[in-house]
Amino acid sequence: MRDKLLEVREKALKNLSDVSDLNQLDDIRIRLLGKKGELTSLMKGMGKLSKEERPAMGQLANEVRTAIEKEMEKSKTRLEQQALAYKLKKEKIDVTMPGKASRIGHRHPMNIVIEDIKNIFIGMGYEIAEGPEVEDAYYNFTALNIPPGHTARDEQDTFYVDGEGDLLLRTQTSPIQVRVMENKKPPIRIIAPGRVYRSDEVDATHSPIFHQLEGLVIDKGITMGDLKGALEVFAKQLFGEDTKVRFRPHHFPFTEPSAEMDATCFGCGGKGCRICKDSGWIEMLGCGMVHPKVLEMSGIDSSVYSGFAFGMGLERVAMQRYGINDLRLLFENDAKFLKQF
Ligand code: 2U9
Repeated sequence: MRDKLLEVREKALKNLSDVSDLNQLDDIRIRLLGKKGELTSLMKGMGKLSKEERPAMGQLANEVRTAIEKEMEKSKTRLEQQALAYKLKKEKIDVTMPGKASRIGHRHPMNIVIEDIKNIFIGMGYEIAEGPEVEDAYYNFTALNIPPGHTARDEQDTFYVDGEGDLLLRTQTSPIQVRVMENKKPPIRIIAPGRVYRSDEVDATHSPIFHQLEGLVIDKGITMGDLKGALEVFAKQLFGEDTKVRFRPHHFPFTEPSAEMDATCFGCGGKGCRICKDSGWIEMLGCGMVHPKVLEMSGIDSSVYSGFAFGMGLERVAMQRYGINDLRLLFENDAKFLKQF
């Protein structure tokens, strides 16, 4: 028994010093100390020894077991350290390698146009006003001198949100100005940019959603001369100092007198080209002196105050500026198209 125990110890210690991976180590553990392992079997055979022999053999068996276990622990630590060192070497990261550049996006052409125009008016002392896109029919129509039954309500058909015809998606940004007039005493000098809606079929020049920018100036003694001066400065800043403007009579229910303003074409300077369809002029905006009835309805005394207003469709400005021939391109968000701006 003694010889066998010593032999098991010697063999085990030799095997353990040669072991080269954790699986092998586990095999050795099972072979020696498992249920049917060599040392376990020897210890089970202790019962057959004489009473005198048993204590000494028992002690030796325990010493052998402890020695083997200690050696196993040492081998395990050595193998784990080796495995970690290998992993660290293999998974080393080269922090000096160049990274993948992330693509940086940019503003949508509509936002470029909106911001440019806003900045021009901010430079002239205008404030920016905002309002709800779901509006009361009163603010969208009635307060702008378009009472129920007026033909302009049919021309500006929209999406009604309720069954009564009182709540709708605004067809123009003018209700923003009405709300400002109700809440603020003159002098008023604001621009109101925003999304507006019409019940229109989509094609190259129509969309049920588009953008407008309107302006309103109200003070004592405001005249058509102020309107012409402000809008000429605007045209020159947007298209260049050489730009000239002209006004053609027009009609809007909310302004009187009303006009449309053209600017000399920024493409040819007025000689005629593809952008202006050879006319030398491009249509820029509508404008006029705020109708006294509109002032009165919002609580402004028209015998003391007067004002001018103007409005423009922003998609048209973007299409002219960038030579875009189809309105749908501005809403589809095709990255290949947008990349160009
Ligand atoms: C108030 C009083 C007057 C806003 C104005 C226009 C002329 C105009 C159109 C241009 C193309 C809209 O996008 S479009 O279809 N607008 O021509 N808008 S004057 O007049 C106002 C607004 C608010 C209280």
